[in-house]
This record gives sequence, C-alpha cells and structure tokens, in this order.
Amino acid sequence: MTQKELYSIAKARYAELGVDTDAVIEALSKVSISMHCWQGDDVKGFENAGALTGGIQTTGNYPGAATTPAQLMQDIDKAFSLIAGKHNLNVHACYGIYPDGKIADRDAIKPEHFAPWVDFAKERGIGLDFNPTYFSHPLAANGTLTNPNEEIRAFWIRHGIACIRISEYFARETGFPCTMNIWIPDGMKDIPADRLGPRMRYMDSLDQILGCGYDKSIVNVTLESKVFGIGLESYTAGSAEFALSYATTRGIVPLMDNGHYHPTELVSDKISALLCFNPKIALHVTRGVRWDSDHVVRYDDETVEMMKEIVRNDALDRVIIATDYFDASINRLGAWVIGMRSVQKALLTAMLAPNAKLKAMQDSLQFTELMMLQEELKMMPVGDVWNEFCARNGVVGDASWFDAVREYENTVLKNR
Ligand code: RNT
Ligand code: ZN
Repeated sequence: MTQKELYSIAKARYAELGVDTDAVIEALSKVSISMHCWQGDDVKGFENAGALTGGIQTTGNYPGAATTPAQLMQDIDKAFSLIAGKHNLNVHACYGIYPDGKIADRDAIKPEHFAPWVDFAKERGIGLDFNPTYFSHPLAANGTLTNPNEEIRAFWIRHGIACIRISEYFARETGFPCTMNIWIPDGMKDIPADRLGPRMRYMDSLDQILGCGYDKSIVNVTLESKVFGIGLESYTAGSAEFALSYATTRGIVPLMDNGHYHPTELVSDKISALLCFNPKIALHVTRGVRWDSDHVVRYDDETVEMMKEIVRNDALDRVIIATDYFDASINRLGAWVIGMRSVQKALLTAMLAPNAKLKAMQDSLQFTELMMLQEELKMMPVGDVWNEFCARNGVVGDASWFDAVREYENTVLKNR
C-alpha cells in the first residue's frame, strides 16, 4: 500500500472518533519549537571557556562536535532540514561570535557579537531566542546573581541587562518575539548556614535586571527553576517555589524544565496549575534519567502527557515550547533530530485524541470507559498520520532520514 492509501485509512479511522486528521496536520505544521543550539557542541560555546560548569554535564566523546560558528550553523541547518516545519533557534550568551579573537566578557557582550546569528535567522525566516550564560566562567565559581561579593553580583547583573538588549535586538531584527530564559546554577554542595540570604540577593538581582526597562511586547523573559545540580546537591537558590513566586509576582514567564523536579513529580501535572495563574508559561522539554536532567527527548509517556496538557487546554499560543538536552555520546545531529521529532510526535498524538469526548467521560464519571478508550487510542495508526505530516512538510517520515545523517557524518563530521 502506498503512503497515501495508508493515510486515507488512518484518516477514516480517526474520523470515526470525530478527529479531522487534515486539520491536525495543518495545526501541527504551524507549531514552532525553540531548538537549542547547544546540543551541537556539548554546551561549549565560542569563548574558549574550558570546562562546562554550573552543575551540568555532557558525557561522551562522539566525534564531529562543532567547534566553530560556521560548523555549528551548518549542523543546525542539516538538523532543521530533517525536521518538519519552521522553528526558532535558541542561542546562549556564550555563543557570541568574535572573528578578531577579541572575546567580550559576559558583562560587555553586545548585539554586534550576535549579528551572524541574526543573519542566519533572517535568511531562514525563523526567530531567535536567547539565554544569559551564568556558568562556565571564572566569576561563576561561587555564585552569580546570589553572590555575596557585591562586585561579582553586579557583574552578573550587567550580564543579564546586556542579554536583554541582545534579546530586543533579536526580536526587532527577525520580526519574531524573543524568549529570554534566565537560569542560574547557584547553590551549595553541602548544608547551608543561610538559605534566605542568597535567595534575597537573587530576587534583588533579578529586580535590577528587569528594571533596566525593555520592550515587553517583543521580549518574553522566563525564569527557570531547578532542584539540584552536580556538586550543588544540598541547596539551589532558584528552587521551584522561588522561581514560580518570582515570575508570578513580577509578571514574567515561569519556565519548567521537566528534568528539574523530584522523580515522581510530573511537569504534565504542573502545566494546568500554572495556566490558571499565568497568561504564558514556558517549557524546557528534556528527559531526566537518575542524576542527569538532560538526556535526549524521546517519544515517551511523559512527553506525550505534557503535550496533551497543552493541546487539550487550547494553550498552544500560551506555552512556549523549547528543547533542552545535551548528549555527546551519540551523533549530535541525530540527537537534535530525534528529540525535535519526538516532541512533534507527542504533539501529534495529543492532537489526534478525541479530547472533548475523553473529558466528557471524566465529567460524567465513566472512568472504566475512559481508561478503556485511553488504552485503545494507543493502537490507532498515528504513524500513518505522522508520515503524511512529514511528507506535506517536505521531510521523510520514516527511518530513512537517518541516511542523511550517516552521509553527513561520513562526508562532513569525520573530517573535523
Ligand atoms: C540547566 C538548565 C539550563 C541549561 C541551559 C544550557 O540545568 O536546564 O536550561 O540546560 O541553559
Ligand atoms: Zn533547562
């Protein structure tokens, strides 16, 4: 049977459930995910900063990591060519580009250092998102925005403001709003003597950064929480309660990274709670595995459940979806594409569910029927709709996308 025939059978089967697959494909084609640039080079950036710090870690030594802006951009292009739709690119502040080798310190970065990223985005008609980099820097060794040393704290406040200016520049130049996510690793390996002090300084630092005055109609500032980091096991200043309270009281956007909670806590359950109180929320979609919060996203139950919470609550325009993971043990391009396509597969699955019908079953207390239908839905031909979605967007739906990665590895990555 041809793909078209398989699709028309799937279309008919979903129609029996009241789901219009053509409408779903069209809706999914419009969903833009913010793809992180840092999967391509193990979060190294272009400042020759040395080791990755901040309690995050990449493991593995797969050959072919990008080491220059040109290589990273080439890899991003290749990855995008295997992912349906148009997506934002998410850039970290440590990815400034310095052709003369004169690297600007973090508090002195300027829009001009990111101009090649703007050119890249403009040429492809995509938006850019941004992140201050509060790690992998000598002054980050003992805290950034919580630092008890006022000079060091002021340095990092200046960094935050510099990043807001770059975010405004991104938005103005590309014509797409820019999401700027603040995450700091600040915390303690062992039991603190003072938990409140660092949090009060963090609050003040953030107030100073946001107080710089910026165009809120084009820059969405988000604040990401975390539960612990490597070497920061006992205390994290920017905990969930801190970040959420700060974001809601200051009118910025709370960001949940689903690798940043205790293992039995689920972000899929938190999305609706936050939607009650916030006009917008943001997600870092990742996969936590034991101590690591940054494994490559897969098409697993929790990813699907998170996407269901966005889709069935009609919140696609209220939830900023970004990826955040880094794996140096496999082909980095493969990691990008697998993760992005997994988020899309999860979104597709959520969109193909008869959500109104399921909700009505819950409200009328038909719990056995609800469980039955939720399970039966798992056997529906989502793959045939996926293939059609990919075909309509000019990319391959099946595993043959990987041929392009293999070829790229043999012709480009192996020569690095
Ligand atoms: C770290 C956070 C943060 C980083 C990026 C590189 O635990 O998830 O989002 O992954 O800023
Ligand atoms: Zn994150």
